[in-house]
Amino acid sequence: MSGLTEAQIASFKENGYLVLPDYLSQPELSSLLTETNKLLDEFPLESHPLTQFTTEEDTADHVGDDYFLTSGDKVRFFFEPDAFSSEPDPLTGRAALMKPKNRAVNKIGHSLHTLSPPFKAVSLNERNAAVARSLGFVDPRVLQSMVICKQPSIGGAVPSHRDSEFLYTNPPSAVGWWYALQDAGPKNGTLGMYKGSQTGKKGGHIARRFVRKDGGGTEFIENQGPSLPKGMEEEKSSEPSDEDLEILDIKAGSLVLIHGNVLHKSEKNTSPNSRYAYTFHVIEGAEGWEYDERNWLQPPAEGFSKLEA
Ligand code: AKG
Repeated sequence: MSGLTEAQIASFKENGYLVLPDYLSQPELSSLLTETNKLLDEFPLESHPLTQFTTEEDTADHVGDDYFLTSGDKVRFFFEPDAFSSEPDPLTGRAALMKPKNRAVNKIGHSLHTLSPPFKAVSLNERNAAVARSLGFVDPRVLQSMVICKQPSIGGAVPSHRDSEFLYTNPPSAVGWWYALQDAGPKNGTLGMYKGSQTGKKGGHIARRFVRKDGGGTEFIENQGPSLPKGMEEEKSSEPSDEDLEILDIKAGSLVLIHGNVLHKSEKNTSPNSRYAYTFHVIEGAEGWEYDERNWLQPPAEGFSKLEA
């Protein structure tokens, strides 16, 4: 397997992301959509704690419950806050969904790459191992796989962030693999990338981190460790601005590689069309990089999945 071309690697290094159209075959794409719909149709609502998902900084407590924190090696379902009525269900006293459950889920996570055969097949394969090697990984490990649904009308915005804030290694090494399972454009909350913002000269430092709080829950803290990947220059910094923002138009089946230090976001989906995407992250597992013990997602006993040929 050949991995990325020199031109693709250069483009990734310059922009902090790379779009690879038609990365998934039609059968692969269909298998992932079928599996996503099956998971959404079949999960039981009655026993679900109705956990909602948001990455808004001031509401980090919403995701701090056990259902979220123990989902790193499971397949779990997190709801859109806007799928609920402001009043509880008068019969059960529980939060009341205003949408059918398959249209109410924000995301499914976080171990589809080990537990779902179709997702495992497109994640842990030789082709991705070759791409990881092209990006310089020595012992690439896969973690935090999820389907992000961006449901019609209510699919929540993802505020600007850098992925290494969430999956911090010392020094930073995370890269996101983000597959469009449906077309993603400006109307249905596509990815917005701040071009070049992964570099030291464009504020690409990991200044904050999302961690487990002592005593339970999660919080953002200041990063005290290295803030740029090995080999990246510390340069005088200017912050990314709206001029750097590229709103991507991505066809279903494309793969977007996202540098762990690049600033990116997505807007709320106010359109009638969903925008399913599958994503996982790769971190460096080799000696010389340390996965942080305060990260929200902790490795299973056997360690994170090896991405190998
Ligand atoms: C990420 O995977 O880091 C994202 O920001 C994804 C946002 C989205 O899919 O809307």
